[in-house]
Amino acid sequence: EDTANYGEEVGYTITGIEPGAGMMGLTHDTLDEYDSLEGWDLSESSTAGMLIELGEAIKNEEPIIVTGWNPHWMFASYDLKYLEDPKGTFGEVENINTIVRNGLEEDMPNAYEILDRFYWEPEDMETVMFDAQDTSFEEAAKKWVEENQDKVSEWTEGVEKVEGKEIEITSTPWESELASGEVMKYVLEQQGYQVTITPVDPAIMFQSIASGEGDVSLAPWLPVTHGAFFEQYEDDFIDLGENLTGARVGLVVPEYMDIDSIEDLQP
Ligand code: PBE
Repeated sequence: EDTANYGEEVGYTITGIEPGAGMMGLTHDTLDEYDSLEGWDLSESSTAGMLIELGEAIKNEEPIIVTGWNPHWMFASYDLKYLEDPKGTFGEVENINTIVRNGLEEDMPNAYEILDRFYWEPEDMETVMFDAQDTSFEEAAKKWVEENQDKVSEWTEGVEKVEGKEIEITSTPWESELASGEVMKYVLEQQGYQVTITPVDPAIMFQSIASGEGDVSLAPWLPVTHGAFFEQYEDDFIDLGENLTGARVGLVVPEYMDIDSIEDLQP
Protein backbone atom coordinates (compact mmCIF):
# COMPACT_ATOMS: atom_id res chain seq x y z
CA GLU A 1 0.00 0.00 0.00
CA ASP A 2 1.29 3.38 -1.01
CA THR A 3 0.33 5.61 1.89
CA ALA A 4 0.23 9.29 1.18
CA ASN A 5 3.01 11.29 2.72
CA TYR A 6 0.82 13.00 5.25
CA GLY A 7 3.90 14.17 7.14
CA GLU A 8 4.60 16.97 4.73
CA GLU A 9 0.94 18.04 4.56
CA VAL A 10 0.61 18.30 8.35
CA GLY A 11 4.07 19.83 8.78
CA TYR A 12 5.25 16.70 10.63
CA THR A 13 3.17 17.90 13.55
CA ILE A 14 0.66 16.22 15.81
CA THR A 15 -1.93 18.70 17.02
CA GLY A 16 -1.91 18.57 20.80
CA ILE A 17 -3.78 20.11 23.73
CA GLU A 18 -2.87 21.71 27.10
CA PRO A 19 0.79 21.04 27.97
CA GLY A 20 -0.18 19.71 31.43
CA ALA A 21 -2.49 16.97 30.07
CA GLY A 22 -1.46 13.39 30.73
CA MET A 23 -1.88 12.67 27.03
CA MET A 24 0.83 15.16 26.14
CA GLY A 25 3.40 13.16 28.12
CA LEU A 26 2.22 9.96 26.45
CA THR A 27 2.51 11.60 23.04
CA HIS A 28 6.07 12.72 23.76
CA ASP A 29 6.86 9.10 24.74
CA THR A 30 5.24 8.00 21.48
CA LEU A 31 7.41 10.38 19.45
CA ASP A 32 10.45 8.80 21.14
CA GLU A 33 9.30 5.20 20.69
CA TYR A 34 8.27 5.05 17.04
CA ASP A 35 10.83 5.25 14.22
CA SER A 36 7.96 6.34 11.97
CA LEU A 37 7.72 9.55 14.00
CA GLU A 38 11.36 10.55 13.86
CA GLY A 39 11.55 14.27 13.30
CA TRP A 40 7.87 14.84 14.17
CA ASP A 41 6.70 17.44 16.69
CA LEU A 42 3.79 17.82 19.05
CA SER A 43 2.13 21.24 19.12
CA GLU A 44 0.86 22.57 22.44
CA SER A 45 -2.38 24.48 22.49
CA SER A 46 -5.68 23.87 24.21
CA THR A 47 -8.48 21.39 23.80
CA ALA A 48 -10.65 24.14 22.29
CA GLY A 49 -7.87 25.04 19.85
CA MET A 50 -7.32 21.42 18.86
CA LEU A 51 -11.05 20.95 18.24
CA ILE A 52 -11.19 24.05 16.04
CA GLU A 53 -8.26 22.78 13.97
CA LEU A 54 -9.86 19.35 13.73
CA GLY A 55 -13.16 20.87 12.57
CA GLU A 56 -11.44 23.04 9.97
CA ALA A 57 -9.40 20.15 8.59
CA ILE A 58 -12.52 18.01 8.28
CA LYS A 59 -14.44 20.80 6.58
CA ASN A 60 -11.67 20.96 3.96
CA GLU A 61 -11.03 17.19 3.91
CA GLU A 62 -7.44 17.81 4.83
CA PRO A 63 -5.26 15.47 6.86
CA ILE A 64 -4.74 16.12 10.58
CA ILE A 65 -3.46 14.03 13.45
CA VAL A 66 -4.66 14.99 16.92
CA THR A 67 -4.33 13.78 20.48
CA GLY A 68 -7.85 12.41 20.95
CA TRP A 69 -9.85 10.58 23.60
CA ASN A 70 -13.24 9.31 24.59
CA PRO A 71 -15.68 9.80 26.25
CA HIS A 72 -15.87 13.02 24.23
CA TRP A 73 -18.34 14.46 21.73
CA MET A 74 -15.64 14.62 19.01
CA PHE A 75 -16.48 11.01 18.11
CA ALA A 76 -20.21 11.78 17.83
CA SER A 77 -19.63 14.92 15.74
CA TYR A 78 -17.04 13.59 13.29
CA ASP A 79 -16.07 10.29 11.63
CA LEU A 80 -12.80 9.59 13.40
CA LYS A 81 -10.56 6.63 14.08
CA TYR A 82 -7.78 5.83 16.54
CA LEU A 83 -4.47 4.95 14.91
CA GLU A 84 -3.34 1.49 15.98
CA ASP A 85 -0.59 1.69 18.56
CA PRO A 86 1.43 -1.55 18.35
CA LYS A 87 3.92 -0.35 20.95
CA GLY A 88 1.12 0.39 23.40
CA THR A 89 2.36 3.81 24.44
CA PHE A 90 -1.26 4.97 24.91
CA GLY A 91 -2.38 1.82 26.75
CA GLU A 92 -5.62 0.03 25.97
CA VAL A 93 -8.79 0.52 27.99
CA GLU A 94 -8.55 3.39 30.46
CA ASN A 95 -10.58 3.77 33.64
CA ILE A 96 -11.49 6.91 35.51
CA ASN A 97 -10.99 6.49 39.25
CA THR A 98 -12.18 8.19 42.41
CA ILE A 99 -9.48 9.18 44.90
CA VAL A 100 -10.01 10.82 48.29
CA ARG A 101 -7.72 12.42 50.84
CA ASN A 102 -6.56 10.55 53.90
CA GLY A 103 -9.02 11.04 56.75
CA LEU A 104 -12.08 11.78 54.60
CA GLU A 105 -13.77 8.56 55.70
CA GLU A 106 -13.56 9.66 59.37
CA ASP A 107 -14.42 13.32 58.72
CA MET A 108 -17.27 12.83 56.24
CA PRO A 109 -18.43 9.21 56.36
CA ASN A 110 -21.65 9.98 54.48
CA ALA A 111 -19.97 11.70 51.55
CA TYR A 112 -17.29 8.99 51.56
CA GLU A 113 -19.96 6.30 51.23
CA ILE A 114 -21.53 8.03 48.19
CA LEU A 115 -18.16 8.64 46.57
CA ASP A 116 -17.20 5.02 47.16
CA ARG A 117 -20.40 3.82 45.46
CA PHE A 118 -20.26 6.29 42.53
CA TYR A 119 -20.06 4.41 39.24
CA TRP A 120 -21.58 5.18 35.84
CA GLU A 121 -21.20 4.25 32.19
CA PRO A 122 -19.54 6.14 29.30
CA GLU A 123 -23.04 6.65 27.79
CA ASP A 124 -24.15 8.43 30.97
CA MET A 125 -21.19 10.79 30.84
CA GLU A 126 -21.75 11.36 27.11
CA THR A 127 -25.39 12.28 27.72
CA VAL A 128 -24.31 15.02 30.12
CA MET A 129 -21.58 16.26 27.75
CA PHE A 130 -24.01 16.30 24.84
CA ASP A 131 -26.77 18.19 26.69
CA ALA A 132 -24.23 20.65 28.08
CA GLN A 133 -23.50 21.88 24.56
CA ASP A 134 -26.93 23.53 24.44
CA THR A 135 -27.17 24.57 28.09
CA SER A 136 -24.40 24.29 30.67
CA PHE A 137 -22.72 21.47 32.55
CA GLU A 138 -24.63 22.48 35.65
CA GLU A 139 -28.00 22.25 33.88
CA ALA A 140 -27.08 19.08 32.01
CA ALA A 141 -25.94 17.40 35.23
CA LYS A 142 -29.17 18.30 37.04
CA LYS A 143 -31.19 16.93 34.15
CA TRP A 144 -29.22 13.69 34.14
CA VAL A 145 -29.66 13.26 37.89
CA GLU A 146 -33.42 13.91 37.69
CA GLU A 147 -33.78 11.44 34.82
CA ASN A 148 -31.59 8.74 36.38
CA GLN A 149 -32.91 8.53 39.93
CA ASP A 150 -32.57 4.74 39.84
CA LYS A 151 -28.80 5.00 39.37
CA VAL A 152 -28.39 7.91 41.75
CA SER A 153 -30.33 6.16 44.50
CA GLU A 154 -27.85 3.27 44.31
CA TRP A 155 -25.20 5.75 45.40
CA THR A 156 -27.25 7.52 48.07
CA GLU A 157 -29.65 4.92 49.47
CA GLY A 158 -29.53 4.73 53.24
CA VAL A 159 -26.89 7.45 53.52
CA GLU A 160 -27.66 10.08 56.15
CA LYS A 161 -28.01 13.68 55.06
CA VAL A 162 -25.87 16.45 56.58
CA GLU A 163 -26.35 20.16 57.09
CA GLY A 164 -24.09 22.42 55.08
CA LYS A 165 -20.80 20.57 55.45
CA GLU A 166 -18.23 21.87 52.97
CA ILE A 167 -16.53 19.50 50.55
CA GLU A 168 -14.09 20.29 47.76
CA ILE A 169 -13.91 18.35 44.51
CA THR A 170 -10.54 18.85 42.81
CA SER A 171 -11.00 18.29 39.10
CA THR A 172 -9.36 18.87 35.73
CA PRO A 173 -10.58 21.21 32.97
CA TRP A 174 -11.85 18.63 30.44
CA GLU A 175 -15.49 18.07 29.57
CA SER A 176 -15.52 14.50 30.87
CA GLU A 177 -14.57 15.83 34.30
CA LEU A 178 -16.93 18.81 34.09
CA ALA A 179 -19.66 16.20 33.61
CA SER A 180 -18.69 13.93 36.51
CA GLY A 181 -17.91 16.89 38.78
CA GLU A 182 -21.23 18.64 38.22
CA VAL A 183 -23.19 15.42 38.63
CA MET A 184 -21.48 14.64 41.93
CA LYS A 185 -21.83 18.27 43.04
CA TYR A 186 -25.58 18.14 42.53
CA VAL A 187 -25.92 14.73 44.19
CA LEU A 188 -23.94 15.86 47.24
CA GLU A 189 -25.86 19.16 47.43
CA GLN A 190 -29.09 17.21 47.63
CA GLN A 191 -27.55 15.38 50.58
CA GLY A 192 -26.89 18.71 52.32
CA TYR A 193 -23.25 19.37 51.37
CA GLN A 194 -21.82 22.67 50.19
CA VAL A 195 -19.69 21.69 47.23
CA THR A 196 -16.96 23.55 45.38
CA ILE A 197 -15.23 22.28 42.24
CA THR A 198 -11.67 23.41 41.53
CA PRO A 199 -10.29 22.53 38.08
CA VAL A 200 -6.49 22.25 37.88
CA ASP A 201 -3.80 20.43 35.87
CA PRO A 202 -3.54 16.68 36.55
CA ALA A 203 -0.23 17.05 38.44
CA ILE A 204 -1.80 19.62 40.79
CA MET A 205 -4.94 17.52 41.15
CA PHE A 206 -2.97 14.59 42.59
CA GLN A 207 -0.92 16.93 44.76
CA SER A 208 -4.09 18.53 46.12
CA ILE A 209 -5.64 15.23 47.23
CA ALA A 210 -2.30 13.95 48.56
CA SER A 211 -1.80 17.09 50.66
CA GLY A 212 -5.41 17.09 51.87
CA GLU A 213 -6.18 20.47 50.35
CA GLY A 214 -8.89 18.93 48.19
CA ASP A 215 -11.23 16.23 49.53
CA VAL A 216 -11.92 14.13 46.45
CA SER A 217 -11.12 13.84 42.77
CA LEU A 218 -13.16 11.98 40.18
CA ALA A 219 -10.64 12.82 37.46
CA PRO A 220 -7.67 10.36 37.43
CA TRP A 221 -7.43 8.51 34.09
CA LEU A 222 -5.66 5.18 34.69
CA PRO A 223 -3.66 3.02 34.34
CA VAL A 224 -1.73 4.93 31.68
CA THR A 225 -2.83 8.55 31.11
CA HIS A 226 -2.10 9.75 34.67
CA GLY A 227 -0.11 6.67 35.71
CA ALA A 228 3.08 8.59 36.45
CA PHE A 229 1.30 11.11 38.71
CA PHE A 230 -0.65 8.34 40.41
CA GLU A 231 2.53 6.43 41.28
CA GLN A 232 4.25 9.54 42.56
CA TYR A 233 1.54 10.18 45.18
CA GLU A 234 -0.13 6.81 45.70
CA ASP A 235 0.91 6.39 49.35
CA ASP A 236 -0.69 9.71 50.23
CA PHE A 237 -4.34 9.24 49.21
CA ILE A 238 -7.04 6.58 49.17
CA ASP A 239 -8.01 5.04 45.83
CA LEU A 240 -11.71 4.13 45.78
CA GLY A 241 -11.42 2.44 42.40
CA GLU A 242 -13.14 3.01 39.09
CA ASN A 243 -16.07 5.37 38.64
CA LEU A 244 -16.12 4.60 34.89
CA THR A 245 -14.46 2.15 32.56
CA GLY A 246 -14.15 2.06 28.76
CA ALA A 247 -12.28 5.31 28.25
CA ARG A 248 -9.45 5.54 25.73
CA VAL A 249 -6.70 7.91 24.61
CA GLY A 250 -4.57 7.90 21.45
CA LEU A 251 -3.69 9.51 18.17
CA VAL A 252 -6.88 10.20 16.27
CA VAL A 253 -7.43 11.02 12.59
CA PRO A 254 -10.43 11.55 10.30
CA GLU A 255 -11.76 8.31 8.76
CA TYR A 256 -10.94 9.54 5.24
CA MET A 257 -7.21 9.39 5.93
CA ASP A 258 -5.61 6.39 4.30
CA ILE A 259 -3.65 5.13 7.31
CA ASP A 260 -4.51 2.77 10.16
CA SER A 261 -1.47 2.69 12.39
CA ILE A 262 1.07 5.03 13.95
CA GLU A 263 3.58 2.91 12.05
CA ASP A 264 2.02 4.02 8.74
CA LEU A 265 3.32 7.55 9.31
CA GLN A 266 6.67 8.41 7.79
CA PRO A 267 9.66 10.28 9.11
N1 PBE B 1 -7.66 13.97 28.68
C1 PBE B 1 -9.05 14.03 29.09
C2 PBE B 1 -6.96 14.27 29.94
C3 PBE B 1 -7.71 13.56 30.99
C4 PBE B 1 -9.11 13.65 30.54
C5 PBE B 1 -7.42 12.59 28.19
C6 PBE B 1 -7.39 14.94 27.67
C7 PBE B 1 -5.44 14.12 30.01
O1 PBE B 1 -4.87 14.34 31.07
O2 PBE B 1 -4.82 13.79 29.00
